[in-house]
Parts: sequence; C-alpha cells; structure tokens
Amino acid sequence: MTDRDEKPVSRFNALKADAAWQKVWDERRTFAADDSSPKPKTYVLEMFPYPSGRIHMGHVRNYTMGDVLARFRRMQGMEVLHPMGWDAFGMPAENAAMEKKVHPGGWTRENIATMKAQLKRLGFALDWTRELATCEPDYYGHEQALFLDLLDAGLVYRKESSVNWDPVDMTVLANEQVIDGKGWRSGAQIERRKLSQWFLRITQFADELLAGVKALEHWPDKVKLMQENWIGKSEGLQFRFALSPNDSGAGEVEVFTTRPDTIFGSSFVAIAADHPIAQALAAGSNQVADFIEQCKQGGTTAAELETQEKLGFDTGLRAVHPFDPAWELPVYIANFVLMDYGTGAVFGVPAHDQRDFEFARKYGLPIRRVVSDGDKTAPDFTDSEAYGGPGTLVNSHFLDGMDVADAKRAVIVRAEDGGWGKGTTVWRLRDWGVSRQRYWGTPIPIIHCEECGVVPAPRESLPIVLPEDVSFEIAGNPLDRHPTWKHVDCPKCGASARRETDTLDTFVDSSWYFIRFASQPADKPFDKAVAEQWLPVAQYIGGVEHAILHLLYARFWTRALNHMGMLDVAEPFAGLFTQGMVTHASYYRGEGTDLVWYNPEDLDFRDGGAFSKDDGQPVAVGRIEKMSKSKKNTVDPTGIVDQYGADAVRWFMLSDSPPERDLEWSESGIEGAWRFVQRLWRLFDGLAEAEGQDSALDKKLHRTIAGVAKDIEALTFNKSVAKLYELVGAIEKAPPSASRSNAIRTLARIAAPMVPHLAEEVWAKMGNAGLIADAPWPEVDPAMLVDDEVTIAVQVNGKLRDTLTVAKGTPRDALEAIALANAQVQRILSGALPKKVIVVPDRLVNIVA
Ligand code: ANZ
Ligand code: ZN
Repeated sequence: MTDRDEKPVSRFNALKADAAWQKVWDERRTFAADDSSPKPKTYVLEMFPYPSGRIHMGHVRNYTMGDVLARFRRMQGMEVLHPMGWDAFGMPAENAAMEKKVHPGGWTRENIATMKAQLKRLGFALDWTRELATCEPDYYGHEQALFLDLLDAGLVYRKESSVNWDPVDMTVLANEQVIDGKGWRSGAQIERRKLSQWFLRITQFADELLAGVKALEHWPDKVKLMQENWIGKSEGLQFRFALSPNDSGAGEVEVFTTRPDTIFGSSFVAIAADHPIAQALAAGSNQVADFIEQCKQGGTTAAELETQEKLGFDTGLRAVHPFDPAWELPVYIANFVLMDYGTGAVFGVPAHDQRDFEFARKYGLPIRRVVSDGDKTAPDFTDSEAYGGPGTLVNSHFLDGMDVADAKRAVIVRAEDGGWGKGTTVWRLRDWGVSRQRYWGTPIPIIHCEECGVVPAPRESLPIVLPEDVSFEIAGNPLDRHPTWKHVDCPKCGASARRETDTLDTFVDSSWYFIRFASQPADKPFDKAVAEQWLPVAQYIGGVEHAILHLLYARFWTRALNHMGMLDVAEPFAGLFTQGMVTHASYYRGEGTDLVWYNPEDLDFRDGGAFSKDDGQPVAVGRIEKMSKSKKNTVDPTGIVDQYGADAVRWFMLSDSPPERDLEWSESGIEGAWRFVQRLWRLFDGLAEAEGQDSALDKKLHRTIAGVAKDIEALTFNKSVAKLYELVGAIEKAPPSASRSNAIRTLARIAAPMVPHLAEEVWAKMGNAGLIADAPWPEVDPAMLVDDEVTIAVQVNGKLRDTLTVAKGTPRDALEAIALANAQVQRILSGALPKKVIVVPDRLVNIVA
C-alpha cells in the first residue's frame, strides 16, 4: 500500500461533474458555430448515425475522435463547425412498422430522442442548434428542390431498367440484398423485371471524380484505391467481327478489349446471355433459351460471375478474324460475360486471360502464346494458368517484337485506319438508380400525366410531404395504395394525374447533409456564400464500410452543384479518416441450429471462465469480433457511462489501439481509464504553490504540449494518450516546485479535449473565470524543445564501460576530466596513467590504457 491510499482521498465525482458541465455548455451554447465569426473556420464531421434505437460503442469511438479534434481546434482559436443529425429514412423503420405495428415516423423519432440523450451524456462538443433529421419535411423538401435542379440541368433521367424483384416483399432489391438468387428477407426466388426508374447521371462526372481522387491528399490510400476501382476507367479498342454464315441475320458482333495486342492469340468470341444476338437465337431454339435460363440462375454480380464455373454454349456462328479472312472463331454464349459492361461481347485469349483460360480448357479450345515474358516464345502454351503480365509480342505477324503498349497502339491504328474499330474508354461506373419502391424515403417530386407525360412538381408545392396515415399490413409500397395521396391535378394541363410513388434512395439524403449543416435557411437548401465559408469539411470521420458508395455519391452531388453554379466547392471532404471497429469477446452455447449467443451482461466472470447468471453453468468463450446484436457481444455505452463517467469512457476509446485499428472492449481497459481519471484528479486536488525551477519537468511539459498537438492533428490519439500518461507520471514523481505546479495547471488544458468534464471542473477550481472549452491551447516555448543534453560513450581500449549525460558542446578537456574521474574508468586504470585519451565532442571519450 502506498501512503496515498492511506490518506482519505478525494474522488472525482464524474456523474455530478458530467451533468453540471453538460448543462453549462448547453445553456451557454458553447459549441454553436458562428457563421459570422472573424476567426478562421474549420469543419469537423463524423458520419451521422442511422437512428436504429440506441447508440453503440462504434458510435462512441467515432464521435469521441471527432470531438477531441473539434475541441482542440477551438482551443487553437478556430471557429469550429461540429454538427450532428440523423440519417433517418430507410428500411429498418419500415421493417419495425411491419413487425411491431408502429409507425416508421414514430419509431424513428423516438429512437432519435433516445440516441440524442445518449450522445449528450458523453459530453460531445456538438452544435445541436443545427441538428437535422433527413425524414423531416424541412430537410427532404429541400432535397426535392435539388432533385428538380438536377432535372433542369439534365442530370436526371428516366429509364427502363432491369431490377431484382422480390415477389413476396414486392420491392426492388439491391444486388447485395440478393443472396443465392433469393431475397435477403423473404427468401423468395428473385425475378428480373423491367421497371421505369429514375437515374442520376453520375457517369457524366466519371472523369472528374477519378481525377479528383488523386488530389485528395488527406484520404487513406486504400479508400482512394477503392474509389478508383469503382469508377474503373479502362482504355482499349472497340471493334466489330463480321459473322458467318452471313444469312444468320446477325451480321456482326462488336467487342470491347483492353488487350488489342493479343488479337492473334484469340480462339473464340463470347457474348452475354442477355446480348441481343443470344436473345434472337433463343427465339428460334429451345436449347439456347434453356442455356440462357441456366446462366441467370447463377447470380449477376461481377463477383459472382468471377467465381462461378465457366459455362458456354456454342452458337454455331463463326466470327471472322479482322486480320485474316480465312480465320474463323467460334461464337459462344458465356456466363462470365456481363451485358452491361463494354459491349456485352468479348474475344477470348486463353493464354493471357484467366477466365478465357478456364473456358478454353473446359471446351477444348486452342491456347496460343502471343506475349512472351522472355522465357518461352513457342505458340504452344503449357503453363497451369494464364499469363497477364508484360512482355514481347510473339506469333503475332506484324506485332512480333513489340512490347505490349506498342502493340496495343499498333492494333488500334490499324483498326481505325481500316474503319472496323475505334480506340475507346470504358467505365465501370454506372448511372445511379435512385428509385425505391418504399414508403419511408423522400418522395420523388414528379407527377405523371396521361397527356403530358412526366411533369416536375411545381416548386411552390414543395415539400411534398409523406402521408402519415399508412398501413403496413400488406407487402408493397403503401404510397401506391394510399386512397388519396397520389391523386393530383397535372400542373400543366389540369387533368387528373398521379404522383410518383417511388421514393429516393437514402444515399441521396446523405449526399448533401453536410452542406445543409453548414447553412440551413428556411427558404432554400443552403446559402451559397455561407456554405462556402465552412466547406469543404476539413476532417470527415467514419466507417470504412462507406468507403465507396456514400463517399462517391457525396462527391458526385457536390460536383453536380458546382457544375450548376450553386456551390463553388469541388470536393466535399478534404480530409477523411476511417476508424477501426470496437470488438468484444463473444459467448455461446451449442452449435449449428442450437447455437445460442449470450450477452456479457448476463454472465458472471470467475475462475477464468464465463458462467450464465441464470443457471450458473459455464458458457463457451468465442472469438473477439465486432460488437453486433446478432452475436450479442455488445456493451451498452450508457450503462458504462453511468458507471464510470463520460471522461473515462472517452479516454478508453482513445487509448488502447491506433484509431484505424480495432479496439477490443474490456472491463480492465475501462477500469484502467477510470483509475487514470482519478489519478489526474488527485494531482489537481493536491495542487499547491511552491518555489523553485525543475527544468527537466519544464521540458517534459513543453514536449508534451507540442507532441499532443501533433498527435491530435494526425489523429493518432493513442499516442497523445501515451504522452499524457508519461507527463502525469513525471509530475507525480517530481518534488514540489514552481515548475511542478505550473505543469499541473497546464495539464488541465492539454487533457481538456479528451477529458473535458474533469478539465472544466479543475479549471473552475483553479479560479479561472471562463470555460476551459474556450481557453487557448497552451503555448510551446520552442527553446524547451531543443535537445541541450547529449549522451556520451565512455570507452576503455575501445570497449564501452559507461555512458554519461552531459551538456551539449561540453569542451574536450572538460569531457576528458569527467571521463577520467568516472568510477568504472578508475577501477580499470587502477592508478595507472592512460597512454592516450581520444575525445569526440558530443559523442565519446576513448581511453587507451
Ligand atoms: C481480350 C483480352 C485478352 C482481354 C487478354 C483481357 C486479357 P477491364 O480491365 O475490367 O476493363 N471484357 C470486356 N467486356 C466484358 C464483359 N462485358 N464481360 C466480361 N468481360 C469483359 O477488363 C476488360 C477486359 O475484360 C477486356 O479485354 C475483355 O477481355 C473483358 F489477354 O479482351 B479482354
Ligand atoms: Zn397534363
């Protein structure tokens, strides 16, 4: 026991302090951002939550990181925008409506109230005056106006497109919601259906969106790569093969290739199952029709096509090689060719493309080498997989001897000169289909008139508000069967017309919320000048699961507004950080269908095992994985905050792991954080004035100020936490001095972004007038950062005997004297005089005995 424990110790009463300071911040609107502030502005944003019910530890970690940065920026003298709101439309509310017979709106708004209280309980420095929920007309009405702006600008169109139709849930499903050809919720066999749907012309910005990625210096490389791959620019050649027999009616087939150089290695042509030629053949042949049907069973995503067994059907058609009229290639219908990429048809080069290789092996087609990596040049190819790398062209007539790049160019030139092909760029990116056949979303502001066709809803009629009186008893979209809502008069001709009953994809809602946070006038989506003061978001923080779609859509939306002259900002998020997950051990009994997961709150932990509180019997300890409801390995933040206080929870969220890595929740971790908060408190509690300098401690303090600032800016919070541990350790050990008292006082400000409640408490206790939230970040004395001591090696006959810390620049003779007086040296010399002493200032002293 230390004597500290014997004295009656003062404890930091976190619950009391949390409530008191949260009330003060609220009442004084401390964190409300001022548009007209003369201070430099910055915008810190965490991805807004979906109001699913309660916040989880992942939210706490995410928002704590943003909060530390926001508070730090304030202390640096910036005007900080750090808002919070709710991504409040979406399927779960409708599912709850169906399962629990509650209204999606009521369910959502209740969840928002609960989660808001939970967030407040953590003391986040948020500007609640700007709170928004995407499910309220004062948000989505402006979204409808923006939709009409996009429509006016030609960036919205309507198109028949084939969708995954779930016949039980009566809705269109995204590809990710189709699992093994079945609906993810209903389990029903999915049908392909043609529906007229609304699309946003994101492909018009493909070039810009791709080029823009390069300039995003403060984004993680992995996210940039994901964006680039998703946009997927491919340069190549599009050209036509003549088909024979000529009387087939098909005439020719157009293919796209990124490898025109390999044209002499081609051994077949393959078309997609939905290619018009395949469809035409199916009309006259049951065999073809059956094969096409078989292809559709297998799933349609690119990933599924990649991994499926390759299947082909020889159509009997032959394609004529463009460089040799006597050379004919068989034309197959193949399941690995996608209809909506390139032209929906390819030529296959088995030696140099893995899919083609597998296909050729299966159907006994020739495999000819045309690119040599220098090793083998013969046409017969016996490797066990295709070679896709660089090399020299072989067995390729006029291309022989060229490298791949030159050969590509040469073929494109011939094709263009001969008029049978053209160099082209093909994109993976597709236009964004935004129609959803759901109730709980933004109504698309369109009216369908028999006479006039598609008519935009008049702007004065916005917001087009969702009807509240809807039922979820039957599957399908309640807007469709609502008795009155969809009936309107045509704004053009006055005849009875029908509202669009599709709603917008919820990704539309999250594509511009950060702009609405920056400026929220009542009469328009945002004010250009005001929004531009804050944008782009300086630091955006969120989960990597949004690395592609959300970020791409928000980037597109921003560019579209820019293009329309509505916002002079090209990229919405200057800095991006994707944090790791919060993980926890999982507990279970049984296996297979008997598997039951146990929540840690229902368990006792003793003798190194876990036991059910119900029956006292052991449960098995599973893997440490992401906290999730299905594994029941979640820990409710609010219970923990009530137990340990907000600061301890915040501290733990920042401490154990680098922020991009996973953080394992543990009881010992949160307890450690709590003990540290108490340790801090005791330092402040024991603060007394004293005399005398302690230059080592002064230095440590200034290094910590500078180091923590750097770490917060780099978002390496675990490092700043480690530096604070060190400083606290040093202060605890130091004898009383003016330096020590000053270090304690300054510590309050360095720790304030992380443990703001304790910091406010001690700040007030020290007699300061204002809030520590408004105090400036402590200044660093640069002189204190300079290393003015060095460590010198003391050697005897070249062997290290000791090290000495001396002032930098200590002169030679002084160093020699110190070294000779050293106890180790004296012992070895045992009275004899050294033969020679070699001194390298600031480095070493070598004594030759
Ligand atoms: C001949 C060839 C030879 C090819 C070779 C590749 C390697 P990326 O980079 O993704 O754009 N392809 C074209 N359209 C396709 C479709 N609709 N479905 C499936 N595959 C398709 O890929 C372009 C390559 O993918 C094209 O170049 C084509 O195969 C194939 F040694 O043509 B290649
Ligand atoms: Zn009309």
